[in-house]
Amino acid sequence: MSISESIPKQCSIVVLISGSGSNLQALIDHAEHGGYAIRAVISNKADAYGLTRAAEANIPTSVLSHREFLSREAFDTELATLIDQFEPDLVVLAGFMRILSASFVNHYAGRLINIHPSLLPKFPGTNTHQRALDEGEELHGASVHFVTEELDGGPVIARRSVSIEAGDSAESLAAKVLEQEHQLYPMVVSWFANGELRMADGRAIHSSKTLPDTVHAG
Ligand code: NHR
Ligand code: GAR
Repeated sequence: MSISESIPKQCSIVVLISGSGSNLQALIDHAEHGGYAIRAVISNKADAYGLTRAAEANIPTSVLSHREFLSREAFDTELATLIDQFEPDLVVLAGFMRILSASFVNHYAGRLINIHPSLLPKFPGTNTHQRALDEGEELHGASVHFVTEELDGGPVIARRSVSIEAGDSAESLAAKVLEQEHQLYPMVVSWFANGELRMADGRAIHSSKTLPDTVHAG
């Protein structure tokens, strides 16, 4: 076996953001230990604080504003061209707020994941924390899933749940959930990086666990 065959190639990822990028920060902080390298961070918003986090970690950044495109498809085509320049093994949505077209999602089938702030299949879409409160839920949380055409409907890989306490507001709940997200997302990305995770026949498959893996954080 040659040296190049015996050393596994490090998993390259590209992260898409729209905002604060605290999940991006968690991914940056765990990259070395998790066995992956973040090759680029792309934002559809020029003022996203996550761009500053990436720059501080010496990760190349790009801004592609959806406002400069006439259609969703035109934006998505340019976004895919940009992403593919970095030849990622995995594309990670981390607080990315644009719905992606079918052709984009299919181009990255099995190598595109998202973290969503609810216990999917409950509460796809936006405003999840307020909706969980309004429905009188006892549990809430976050889910990581493979992205498919169906919004927040792709196969769930792992979830973390938190208890909703009397007196919780959408803000307090968002903070509790986000803390769990920061542990959950690097764990799932490292599973993928280590070759333990894949999507097949519309399901998430781990080489040694039954998925979705659901942990109650309290
Ligand atoms: N695209 C596809 N095809 N499938 C998914 O599962 C996707 C996706 C794109 C993003 C993230 C998702 C989330 O975790 C995600 C999953 C944005 C919206 C939304 O309504 C909904 C869900 C998610 C992301 N976006 C509005 C839009 O018109 C814009 C809202 C805004 O800019 O604030 O794109 O929640
Ligand atoms: C996170 O809670 C993430 O789950 C959610 O936005 C927050 C982003 O925080 N994502 C979505 O709602 C996607 N539509 P961050 O920018 O600090 O990582």
